[in-house]
Amino acid sequence: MWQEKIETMPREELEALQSERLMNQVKRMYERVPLFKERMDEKGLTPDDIRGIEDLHKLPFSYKQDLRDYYPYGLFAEPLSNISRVHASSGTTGKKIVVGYTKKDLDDWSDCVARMMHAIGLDNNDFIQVSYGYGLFTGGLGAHGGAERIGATVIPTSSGNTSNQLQTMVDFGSTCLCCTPSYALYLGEAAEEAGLTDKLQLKAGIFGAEPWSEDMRHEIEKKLHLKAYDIYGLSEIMGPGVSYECEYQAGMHVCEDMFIPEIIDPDTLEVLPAGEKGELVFTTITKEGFPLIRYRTRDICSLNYEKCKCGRTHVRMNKPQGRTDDMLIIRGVNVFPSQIEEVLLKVSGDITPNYQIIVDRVNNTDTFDINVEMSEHLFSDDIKSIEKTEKLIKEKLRDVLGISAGVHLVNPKSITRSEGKAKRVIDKRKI
Ligand code: DLL
Repeated sequence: MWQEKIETMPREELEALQSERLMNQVKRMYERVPLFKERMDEKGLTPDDIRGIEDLHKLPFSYKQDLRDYYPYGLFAEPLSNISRVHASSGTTGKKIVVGYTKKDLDDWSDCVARMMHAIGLDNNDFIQVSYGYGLFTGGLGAHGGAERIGATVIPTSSGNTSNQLQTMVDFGSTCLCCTPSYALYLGEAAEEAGLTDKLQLKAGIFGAEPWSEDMRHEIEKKLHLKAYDIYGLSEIMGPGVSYECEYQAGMHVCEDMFIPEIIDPDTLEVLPAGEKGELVFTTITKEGFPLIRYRTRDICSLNYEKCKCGRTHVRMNKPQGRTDDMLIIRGVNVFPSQIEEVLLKVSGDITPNYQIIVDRVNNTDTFDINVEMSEHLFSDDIKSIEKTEKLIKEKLRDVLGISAGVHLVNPKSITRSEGKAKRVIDKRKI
């Protein structure tokens, strides 16, 4: 194990470590981050009121809006001379957010990613192709840091230029691919078309940055002949590696010596018991440059504290199902794009996993349509078979969602492919 002592630390010891780190972090931030002090003062709290993780729930929440309001450096807890790197995320709406890392933060980050790479059997003999975008997005440099930390050979292709990616993969003998699941699928498709699939030497894929279903995992594994692992993270907390799947792929271990997760009810703000689904909240307890207390991620998932077969004691989070702000309300019904993906991927054979959801409002009523690419073989079939498949998908969707959607099978390759995070939803009501 990469950092065995930390990764398998008995929970009692781990919680004692978290308590100590939390108390230090709260003190530090109270002195250095004016917004945090203001929020503590509003609640009548001082750092002395926080005596361990049992007091975590007393602390004030922080929000993405805070990062926008204090853009660019207003929430940093170190002088800028100690900041080694910044990353930023633009999100889909609104102003950019900026985060900063000290040298130690970058080291810790590389450790998080290295823990995962080691867990899934990668080492200095591997060639790790990083096809996440490099730049202000944390994916590229985050994966890069972990790959270097385990001593592997990094192939820093960044995203895009798909045919070149594939040729590099073949020529350089890449054994691991890091990119978004939607780009992995696209690469798989392109490899098939170019007749390169059999020349690939990939054994593992490290995919994250967007929600993806188990069926999507199988689809990618089938296309690229590798084992696909999930990695989770967000710029505000660190980047990729906040949590990751181990060799057993039974949830993602949170690097709990650095980040404390909680699940809350987003409406009542109550902390929910283990196993219950709600909004994921993180507190960073080791970060120097840009620490956050009780950051509301908007991601929806649950936590599992049972010991994993791998021996790691760090809690596992399940695959985030989506975000509270991704949830569509269509004709009064809550719909997550991930529910649609699950239905579509179960209708194998006749369709491909490429789809787009289009929501609009006509005469004060929501319209809800899904375009799904049909497979080549259905494309060459008769119109009756196409209509039959559309009807089948429509029925399955109505069973799962409780409302009906217009389902339209569109021609193969007609939906734009993504080289990063896929844009699955076009909500014209917001335009
Ligand atoms: O996406 C960091 C990252 C890069 C993670 C590469 C994994 C791999 P942001 O751009 O700030 O950071 O977006 C963070 O993406 O709050 C989730 O909603 C979503 N997300 C990230 N990883 C996963 C995942 C990066 N494995 C936001 N499953 C998060 C589902 C994910 N959603």
